[in-house]
Amino acid sequence: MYTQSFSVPDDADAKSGLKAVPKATSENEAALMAQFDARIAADGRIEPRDWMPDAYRKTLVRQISQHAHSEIVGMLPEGNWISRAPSLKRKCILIAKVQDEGGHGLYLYSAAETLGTSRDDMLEALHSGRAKYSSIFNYPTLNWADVGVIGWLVDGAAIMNQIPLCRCSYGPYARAMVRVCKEESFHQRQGYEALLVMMKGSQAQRDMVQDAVNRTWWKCLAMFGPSDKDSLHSSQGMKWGIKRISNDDLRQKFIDATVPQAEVLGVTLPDPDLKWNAERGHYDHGEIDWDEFWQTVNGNGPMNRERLATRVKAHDDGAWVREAALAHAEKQRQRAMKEAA
Ligand code: BYC
Repeated sequence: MYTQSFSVPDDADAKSGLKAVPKATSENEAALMAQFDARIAADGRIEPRDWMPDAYRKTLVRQISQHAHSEIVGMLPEGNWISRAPSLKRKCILIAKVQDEGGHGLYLYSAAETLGTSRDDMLEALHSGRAKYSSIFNYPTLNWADVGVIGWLVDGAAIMNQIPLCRCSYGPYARAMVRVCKEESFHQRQGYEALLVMMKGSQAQRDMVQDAVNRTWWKCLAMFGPSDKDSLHSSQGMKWGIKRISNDDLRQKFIDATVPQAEVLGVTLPDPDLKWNAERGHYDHGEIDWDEFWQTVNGNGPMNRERLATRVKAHDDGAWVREAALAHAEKQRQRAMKEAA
């Protein structure tokens, strides 16, 4: 129902005077491909009405829709704490943050729609368990410090991953990312600030922070995806200018940026192999538990079933809003037609 103009048929484009997407025939396909390759090589942008190879379109739909799903499922672990926030100030901040994540989902679904997929199809894939979303949201948030740690580490990892996406070769995704990154930056800071306050509090508060860091650190490192040698899509994604930096390089950048922040905060990162390597100019670190990661990615993490059930219920409970919006739009359309007649 929310599909944007890209998915209208070509004759509708002709009637509206809009440029139709060039159709590749066997004769001109090579020329269109050459144009596409040249634009990518020159670091140019591909826009919705430009010709693009099917595989590029499919990769983008896959990545952008997974990203959108992550944003809206990501609302759930923090949303659970809105009614239990320790002060009015923290409650207001958390409500604003969770709303922002919903907004990010909307920008991203809209960006994916420009590739000719419908929001209904994307949501159906999520709700039926066919689609992936970030593994990090399949773990429980057990205490208030988890909310701060999500801001500091989860949003921190998201920013590290998403800043290069602001230069993604697909225009609508890149533009959506600019705004998302600005908001994520506020999210990261509010989380870090909440933790700084807790670390200056009682021993029980400091223990809560350390416990949340211990449970989240490794899951956060896994947000960057499998190691480069096991990453299915990285090399093609990088050739197409969708991904700019590999999974392992982004993970390393995140670790290097986060260790000094942990020192200022006064928490220990739960990795005995974490130490500065002067020769490499980076922190060495231990290995992620990849079996556990794939279990979670494939639907068998501690909270996968609960998160999906909550999401499906929220969608079903909202059916009346979608119906009312459609009825209102139809009423307006009828009125506009009457006035035009
Ligand atoms: N979790 O070949 P690879 C946020 C999948 S949310 C689950 O390396 P790719 C926030 C991957 O999809 C931020 N699945 O893939 C919200 C692929 O599966 P398929 C979310 C994962 O695409 C609320 C397979 O494993 N950010 O900011 O080149 C509150 C092979 O992987 C994961 C994004 O989505 C994972 N961790 O690279 C707070 C950013 N890792 O499709 C914060 C956009 C991998 O073959 N996405 N998989 O079935 C990306 O940058 C990339 O998709 C990834 C994976 C780096 C995640």
